[in-house]
Amino acid sequence: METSYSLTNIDETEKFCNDNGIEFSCVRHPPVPTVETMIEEVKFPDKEVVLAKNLFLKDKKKKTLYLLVAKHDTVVDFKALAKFLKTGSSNIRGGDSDKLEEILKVKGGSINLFCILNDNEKKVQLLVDKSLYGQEWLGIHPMQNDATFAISGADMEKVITLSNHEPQVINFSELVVLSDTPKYKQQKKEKKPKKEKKAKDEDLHELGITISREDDFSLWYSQVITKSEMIEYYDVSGCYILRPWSYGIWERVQRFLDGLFKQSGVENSYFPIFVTEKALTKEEDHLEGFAPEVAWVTKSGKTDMKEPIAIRPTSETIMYPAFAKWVQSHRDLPILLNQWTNIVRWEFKHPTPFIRTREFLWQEGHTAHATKDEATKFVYEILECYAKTYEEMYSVPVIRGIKSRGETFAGADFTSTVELFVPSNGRGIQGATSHYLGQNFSKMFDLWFENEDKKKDFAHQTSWGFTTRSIGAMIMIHGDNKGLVLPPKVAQVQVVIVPITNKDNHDEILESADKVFATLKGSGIRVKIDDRKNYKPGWKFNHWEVKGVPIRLEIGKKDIENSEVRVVRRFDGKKFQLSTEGISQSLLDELDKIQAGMYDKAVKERDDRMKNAATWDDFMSELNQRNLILTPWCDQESCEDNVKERSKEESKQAENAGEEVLTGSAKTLCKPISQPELAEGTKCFACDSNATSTALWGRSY
Ligand code: 86X
Repeated sequence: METSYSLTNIDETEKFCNDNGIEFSCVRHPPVPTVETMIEEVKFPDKEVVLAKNLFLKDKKKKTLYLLVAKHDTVVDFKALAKFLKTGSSNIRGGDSDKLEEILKVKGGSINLFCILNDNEKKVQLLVDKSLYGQEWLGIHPMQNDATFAISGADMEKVITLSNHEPQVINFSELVVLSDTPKYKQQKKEKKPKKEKKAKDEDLHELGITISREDDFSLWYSQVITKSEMIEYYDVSGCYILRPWSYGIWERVQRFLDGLFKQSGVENSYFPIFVTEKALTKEEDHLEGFAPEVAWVTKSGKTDMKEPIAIRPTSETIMYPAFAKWVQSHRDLPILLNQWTNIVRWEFKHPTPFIRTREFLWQEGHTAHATKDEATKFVYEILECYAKTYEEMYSVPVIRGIKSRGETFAGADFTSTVELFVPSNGRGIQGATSHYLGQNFSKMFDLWFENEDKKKDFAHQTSWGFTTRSIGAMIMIHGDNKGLVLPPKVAQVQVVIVPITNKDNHDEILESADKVFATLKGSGIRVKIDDRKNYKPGWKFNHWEVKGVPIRLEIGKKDIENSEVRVVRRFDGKKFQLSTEGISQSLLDELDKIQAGMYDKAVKERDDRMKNAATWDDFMSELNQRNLILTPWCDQESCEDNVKERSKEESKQAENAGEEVLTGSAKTLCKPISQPELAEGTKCFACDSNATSTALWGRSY
């Protein structure tokens, strides 16, 4: 006999789990009707839980109903889904709420996998995202969205079995690829490909970005980084593959920054990736709060190691014991070392490619000096290197500043920072930091020397880091609704040549295009010629636009007759003709203009969104309009904590009242180094104290 279920709340769900031997742990939280709020609010203290998004859908033609359960970050493309379900591309829609409540016994914001148990008459088909299989823990609402149960992947399958539904398992990443495949590849499978068909508008659309930055920023971002071939997703959560299109950028930025470091007298070195527990925990204070993020190697093969060793989350505790060995006298100072490495931090916050990943690439610099003065100067010298890299390589403007006490690295006396702004979502991003560590670490690690007066003195230290996050920031700041927009200095390809040919003049045009190609290449321009025969020019234009190539050159019959090429600039769409005479120099100039033009555009967009506020109300109003805000501030940690709380609370209220605001708490990004003068007696915008400086506030990554 088949059992029938009726689950409507957490108690009934709990009973169901207990009756059927399904183990769960439960967290309570505020109601989370959307994926975004779910990711923000649902946290399990002791395990990493994969969250699911749930959609009740209908096929409006076939009158079928579906419950789709997908991993929270799976891109669900309705068109591709329709293809999978073998129905018309616009047939898949959201299901009606009365049916939802009648059959699955749940309301819109609380849909979950347990619902399917209520469908005793099998009116609903179950669709399950393949990515949910093989997960250790899955988070599922127990019929109400103010709680989440973590159940094992195996128990998810058990729930499905008990529901008596045969799930259709969907590999969404393949679905997307399918709709991205150019016509010719699909034709290949046919025995005798007919004459090449012209790509339809629809195909162009599929290849390109299908969502705007304004409509869904994170979906836009994931489309941009995958369709531009920068990132490939990977099956370890929080880890991503850097493809040549992004790794090439890292190589160029690395070369530039490394050159600046060397001008400052810094040398490269390499310290091991592993650290013993004893060394890592020596400096308890700076570790505080970070401990859960440390990844440990505990086994070799099947054997437990005698002592687990950690993978570096940063290298202070690896490098400073060696520094101590190398320094006796003031003549051994300064030590100015850098290393380019990978880093592992097992974060539990929602990962974002480049921006927050569990493994990332960076450089970390560590120095030791005889005097406070020299060390402090060095902190700013490095901060300038970072600012220069953003401004000159990435065409991204920065705000140089000092972190508030609450945002300062625990091991530092002060932390300097370069802060960036993403106009399309209103968030700030920390670009890089340079710390003055004072004598905090040198005292801990016995890093002392005999000074000129033959007295024992502890070294004054600095540390500083710049990571692959910078690539993500650049993508967010320059990218547009057609895809990536790359500044010429970092672009893997600076100029792409697309020959415009037809059957009659194919060879002749290709010959001219090859000549231009050779000329440009000879003058050091990173140029590529797209002479693939199986793609139409329109498809190629689209392809290289998504990939953000700064300049497209079109060479067709007319152009050759006039000894010209057609130039199209990616960042502003400007189109014009250039003579092939002196083409290299013209394009080198053009690339410089684009590099500068992108910077100017980014400065303007940022400055338009940087507002002043002297009162709390003005502050909240600017914040809700996704702006950065400069305020007079008292510089007290408790005041910043209050602002974080209050801004979170009040933006949520604004959202509940139907306003379209960005939610989440605001914090200081920095106290800008260039400070406007404060009038005598100016009050803090948020409390009763006197203001002591101007702070920059915003929501941030
Ligand atoms: C802070 C401080 C500092 C050198 C930099 O910001 C630049 C380059 N290091 C890094 N930090 C940690 O110290 C840390 C420690 C552990 Cl154990 C961890 F798991 C995560 C951490 N994250 C940041």
